Amino acid sequence: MAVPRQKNGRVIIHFDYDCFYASVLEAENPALKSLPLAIQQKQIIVTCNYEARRRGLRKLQLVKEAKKICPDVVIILGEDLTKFRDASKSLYAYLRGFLWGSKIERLGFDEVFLDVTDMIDYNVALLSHHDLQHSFFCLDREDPTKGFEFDATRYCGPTYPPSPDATGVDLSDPLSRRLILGSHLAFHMRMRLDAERGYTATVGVSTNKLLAKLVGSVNKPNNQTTLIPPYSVDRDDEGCSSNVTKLMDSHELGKVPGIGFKTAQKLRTHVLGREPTFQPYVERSQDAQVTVRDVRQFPGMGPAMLTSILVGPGTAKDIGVRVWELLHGVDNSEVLEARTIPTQISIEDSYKGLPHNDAVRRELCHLAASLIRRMRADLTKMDETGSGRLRWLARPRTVRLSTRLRSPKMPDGSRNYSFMNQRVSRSGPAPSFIFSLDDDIDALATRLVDELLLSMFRRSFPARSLEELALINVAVTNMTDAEPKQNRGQDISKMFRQEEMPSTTPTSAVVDAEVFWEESDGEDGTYHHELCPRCGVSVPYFALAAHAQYHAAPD
Ligand code: DCP
Ligand code: MG
Ligand code: MG
Repeated sequence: MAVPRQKNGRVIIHFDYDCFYASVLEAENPALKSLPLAIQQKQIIVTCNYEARRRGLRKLQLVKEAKKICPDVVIILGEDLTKFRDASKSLYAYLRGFLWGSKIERLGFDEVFLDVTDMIDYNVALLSHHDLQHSFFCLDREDPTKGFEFDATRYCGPTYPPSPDATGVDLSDPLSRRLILGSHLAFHMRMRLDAERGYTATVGVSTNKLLAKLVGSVNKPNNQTTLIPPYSVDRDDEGCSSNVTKLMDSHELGKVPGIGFKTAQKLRTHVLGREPTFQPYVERSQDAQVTVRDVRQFPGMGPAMLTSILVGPGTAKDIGVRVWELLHGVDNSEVLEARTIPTQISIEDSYKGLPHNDAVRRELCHLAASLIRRMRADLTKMDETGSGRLRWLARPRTVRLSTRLRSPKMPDGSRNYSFMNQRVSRSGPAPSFIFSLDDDIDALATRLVDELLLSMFRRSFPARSLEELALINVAVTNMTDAEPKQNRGQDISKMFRQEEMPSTTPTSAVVDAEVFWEESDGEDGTYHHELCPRCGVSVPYFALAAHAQYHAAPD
């Protein structure tokens, strides 16, 4: 079956900050650095520093167990995400400062992709070939003295696969040369990030987002890995000589960014010829593991077979081609240009059902207040006129409410967690009062609930099924651009009135489709949570399998 073509013209660097939430708290209070530190949300440790990990603690462990394993663990509550969100934005702005363009994209709070192709190409052209060992990497086109010295005959930091020394690096190969420069640039940025901001990161260097992210995690923490050539596949060897294939093949399907839980589950079923025993809450047994290699080498496998396996309501038409590419490490998606304004803001919580309508209203008020608080934080800035007032940079036109039912009950009363109910959403025009900066947030939230959200909820969620409610998400979307320049400094409430949408716009019901990079919203750093049926704690969707290990592990 034809192998999709790799395009290797870019150099992409992926950053993943080490034990991010713990690092944010350590930066604030350096005394914590030498102590085992864990961050608690609900009843789980969402992350812990590496001192804690040395003592046997792990991410997504129950607080109860963490205390048993390490009684002197310092636990700090991390339910208010403000600090983490602010640190994430500030580090993003810091890393952006290195770039010449603005191709830098955040995924969740602690990951960043950078497209550094322009810097690499410029510096490859500067190399003086008779003295590669004493090269200079120029960081600023306007100032040739700004930069660092490096040895262009060897990779900086570990490579995948590991190469014991510099011998064997083909310096005449343009891809090798670009990746060598990429590895030195990545190292320089890591060192500066640590020295100037006090954050360490785990970094990957390759030619697309998928490969940079996957190869980065080969050496962690505080390290980097470059995926070295050959990338291309020889016609006759089924990809065996390609390091891209080697890296991809070694991964279980669920580990491939872009292949979501449902997609992986359908592929496992097909390859195993039966329903995989793997469920999100149960530790995946060895025999239910399906690697990229298993799928790639399955008889007759290719884009057409993938389409027939994966197609369904809500899937993209080209899903077969796209997954076939991902399995081969091909990912042509661009690093999205930096944006200061998010495309949407969403807030959600998960439930094991709610008892009555009053509880629904209370939860909606809570979510609406968080939403408005986030809108004020992310979409306003201080007015330049010196009035000391905030002004809106962008305003969403749409409010959306989504709900999800709990997984269906099996005849024995347990729940079938391999079946995930889809979200159902309603949306309608954003009322202008939510942009008032003078009113109390809780008062605005209550008004939003009573005038809009409650009726949206009733129309999207059957009243008799309240005990089956698994999730409510409220969001504002459809952001308008910043206000027109000539309007700056004017009375903003006037502009809102002008641009308000007609209140007769009908609400619409949509069913969300599975999306690529679904492990987090990326944009606003939220993770979809599910309640663990064994202990009732709220666990991020993509972390369910890891969390289940704590139940599976002997005491
Ligand atoms: N996070 C969370 N819930 C999760 C996963 C993560 O709240 N299920 C938060 C806490 C983490 C941050 O997001 O600090 C980043 O997640 P990572 O999985 O990258 O974990 P860390 O950065 O904490 O650790 P590592 O050093 O392994 O990257
Ligand atoms: Mg991460
Ligand atoms: Mg991290």
